[in-house]
This record gives sequence, structure tokens and C-alpha cells, in this order.
Amino acid sequence: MGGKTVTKVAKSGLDKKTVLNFLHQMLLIRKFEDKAGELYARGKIAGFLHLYNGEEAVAVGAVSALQEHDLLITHYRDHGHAIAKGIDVKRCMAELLGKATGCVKGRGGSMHFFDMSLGMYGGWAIVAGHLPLAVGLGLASNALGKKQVTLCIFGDGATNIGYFHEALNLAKLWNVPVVFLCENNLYGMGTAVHRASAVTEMVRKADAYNIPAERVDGMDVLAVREATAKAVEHARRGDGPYFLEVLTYRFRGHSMADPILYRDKSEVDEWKQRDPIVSFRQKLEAEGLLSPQELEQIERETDELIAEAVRFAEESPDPPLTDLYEDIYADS
Ligand SMILES: Cc1ncc(C[n+]2csc(CCOP(=O)(O)OP(=O)(O)O)c2C)c(N)n1
Ligand SMILES: [Mg+2]
Repeated sequence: MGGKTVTKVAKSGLDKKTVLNFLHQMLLIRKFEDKAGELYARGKIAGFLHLYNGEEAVAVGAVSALQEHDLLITHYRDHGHAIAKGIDVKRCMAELLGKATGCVKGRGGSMHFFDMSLGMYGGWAIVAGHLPLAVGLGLASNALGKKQVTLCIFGDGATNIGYFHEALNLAKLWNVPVVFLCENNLYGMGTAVHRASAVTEMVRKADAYNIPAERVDGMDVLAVREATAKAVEHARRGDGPYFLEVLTYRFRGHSMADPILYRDKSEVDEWKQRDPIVSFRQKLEAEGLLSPQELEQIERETDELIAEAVRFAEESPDPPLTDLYEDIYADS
């Protein structure tokens, strides 16, 4: 499963600055996740923590196909998506540490990164619970006459839940501009896809609702970008929803509490051979788009951004007690 990484950088038509930025963003997300895992182990982060290692090409490739005013809504494995959509890593790290300077003032934590000003509509913890919300966002865009697309990201596990089917049905019926992107990482917690889903190719589920769909190699940032760009264009044109099944793999456990007893190490090692960051780096090098100096600079910059984010988060204040009664009710 997964397909080979064959997309040529040169063929993508993207300029060098753009493709180097993809590498930069993927590395930044990887380093953010590694640091978050370390801080969690040191007791600095409370609650759940679901890391995105191995899936970086999905967030970076897909979000790069959006325009700035497009919307993104996603599940609880949301750090990579939030960073790709533009939330500063300092505010993300502060959120993990529950600080007042976090992107939701320390109230949401890992699963609820959110910033409306950037079109980032969360971070939702109930599996598939945000899919109907995505349809609502799409409906609002249509009603307001905005040429705006909503990218809705979720896992393979979400496709077995009623919300998924209700959302896809209404999305098609109401012709909303939503791109449904399923990150098929082969597991929902410790359960393999084939043990939870009667149909193991997620892409076929879109067929039930007459939504055009495609299967994409999620370890290839350019393939994800290309497929998402096509889906986004379809939605923006007014042709309604589109479905992408992106084949990917999480290198770490479901959450930090996962002893990972349900899959063989050999399977993990096999997927790590296709690490989206390493393979993209090698591709850039092979095509003469990345010199050792440029790589060193990207490594240094991303290290510095993460170190700065940790410093910022640790030095930030806790939310004041007076905040307890803030943001409880929406203004009418
Ligand atoms: C409605 C609901 N049921 C169960 C859970 C517990 N739960 C949290 S994550 C998860 C697995 C979801 O897997 P998937 O959608 O494949 O996403 P992944 O974690 O693989 O990215 C489950 C069952 C939940 N949060 N919501
Ligand atoms: Mg999954």
C-alpha cells in the first residue's frame, strides 16, 4: 500500500523557493513534534498528545494548495495542519503548555489548535464530529457568495462513523465547496483498517454519495499538493465536494500513552524507508535544487524556531484565574 514516490520536482512547475519552503515546513513540523514528545515525557504537557511524525507531507502538500482565505478544519492530530495553515510555532508550543499566550489562550491544548483569523477552524476531538461542521462552513461560504473552499481533514477511523456519511450526503446534495481529505494511516488507535472497515479503500466510500474521489501517495508532498489543487479547483468552480484518500503512516504511537503492540516493527521500518522528509530532500538534491549549505541553513533555521518556541512557551504566564469566566458565551 502507499505507492511509490515518483513525482519529479522539476515537473511540478513550482519554483525553487516554494519547494524549499515545503522542506522547511515539513522539518519544522517534525521538530515541533519531537520536541512536544520530549516535553510531554518531562511532564510539561498535560492531557492527550497525538503526534504527526511521518504524515508531514499531507499537511504541507494539502494546505499549500489553498488560498489564504480558504478554511481548514481538522481532527485532534492537528499540530501539522495548524502550523501549515500559519499558526506561529510559538503560539502552538505555548498552547501545549497551557499558557495564556497559546493560540487558544491555553484552554484547548494539543487537540484544539484554532485561529479564525487564519481560517484555521480547529482541532476537534470527537472522531468525525467536525465533518458536519465542514459542511456548515461550506454552506456559509456559498450563502455569502464567497469563492472560498473548506479543507476538511480526518482519519480512516472517521469514515466508519455516522457523521461521515451524513456529512458526505449533505455536502453533495447541497453542492458545498468542501474537500474531504482522509488521512489513511492504516490504523485507528490500535485497530487496523481491515478490522474496522468493511471497505478498506476509503476512496470507494465517496462513491456512495456520487462525490469524485482520488487516492494519493501521502508520502510525496508534491503528489498531495497536485491532487489537492485539483480538488480545490473543482470545489471553487462551484462543482461541489471532492474526496481525497491520502495514504500515509504515523511513525509514532496513536498517542503518548500507546505501547504500540498491534503492529510489527518491520512494518514501521518499511514505512520509515519512505520518510516523506528524507525522500523529498533526496529528490531535491538529485535534481540540483538543494545544496549542502541550503540544507544546513534550513536545519539551523528550524532548530532555532523550535528553541525559540520552547523559550517563549516556558516564559509565558499561565492564564489568570479571572479568565475562568471569559469566552463562555458567544456574543449575540
Ligand atoms: C466518537 C469517538 N469515538 C471514539 C473516540 C476515541 N478515539 C480517539 S482517536 C480514535 C481513533 C481515530 O482514528 P483515525 O480516525 O484513523 O485517526 P488517526 O488517529 O489514525 O489519525 C478513537 C477511536 C473519539 N475521540 N470519538
Ligand atoms: Mg488512522
